[in-house]
Amino acid sequence: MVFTGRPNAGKSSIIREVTRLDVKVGKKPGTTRWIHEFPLSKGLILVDMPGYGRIMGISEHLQDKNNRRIIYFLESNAEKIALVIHVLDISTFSEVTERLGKKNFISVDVEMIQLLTKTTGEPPLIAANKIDKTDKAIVDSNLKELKLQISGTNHSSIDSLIFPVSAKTGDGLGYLKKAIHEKLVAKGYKTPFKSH
Ligand SMILES: Nc1nc2c(ncn2[C@@H]2O[C@H](COP(=O)(O)OP(=O)(O)OP(=O)(O)O)[C@@H](O)[C@H]2O)c(=O)[nH]1
Ligand SMILES: [Mg+2]
Repeated sequence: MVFTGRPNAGKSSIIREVTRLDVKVGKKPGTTRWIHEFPLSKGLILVDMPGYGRIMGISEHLQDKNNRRIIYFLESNAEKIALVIHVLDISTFSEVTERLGKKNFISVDVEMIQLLTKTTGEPPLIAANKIDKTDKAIVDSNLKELKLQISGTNHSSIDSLIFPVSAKTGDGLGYLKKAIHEKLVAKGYKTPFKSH
């Protein structure tokens, strides 16, 4: 089970809240520097990834190396990956996407969700994190924008994969945890979390 996302999206925070693992969380992007593996239950390993994409204050060279390492890890472990949870900051999603759109780039999150779907053969669960950081109306409009950008043609199946959450307040985490649990059980992992 792998957690992916841009720097500072809240990957480690969500892992901490959902699994109670003692992972490092930080104020600055780039807190998780290496691919961290935590054995959960028999045959099941949880992976906390460093952030994918650009980080201010870290050299382009280092970041490129980091991004390549992430892609390599995903591609070379594709067969073994039971589930990916892609974490993104929904509070700034449209803002960031619009800025990139002006430069003719697509959102790193959208790009990554497409890549994950292609690599692992199924779309990831999406944790739309930090819903506490902005108004509900903005969250809702950003969720709509996200769905539009990733759905392509099959619109309906996307809804069940997106979980608006806040690692800070705990909002929505129960639903995410339940979905993770169900996915893993369906793949034959009987007790994915020690305490449930
Ligand atoms: N307001 C708010 N802050 C959050 C939330 N989730 C995480 N944060 C904060 O965002 C910052 C980054 O959190 P991390 O969990 O370290 O993020 P990460 O994705 O693991 O970051 P990297 O390891 O740098 O890639 C921390 O200051 C967290 O406290 C949330 O839901 N709401
Ligand atoms: Mg982290």
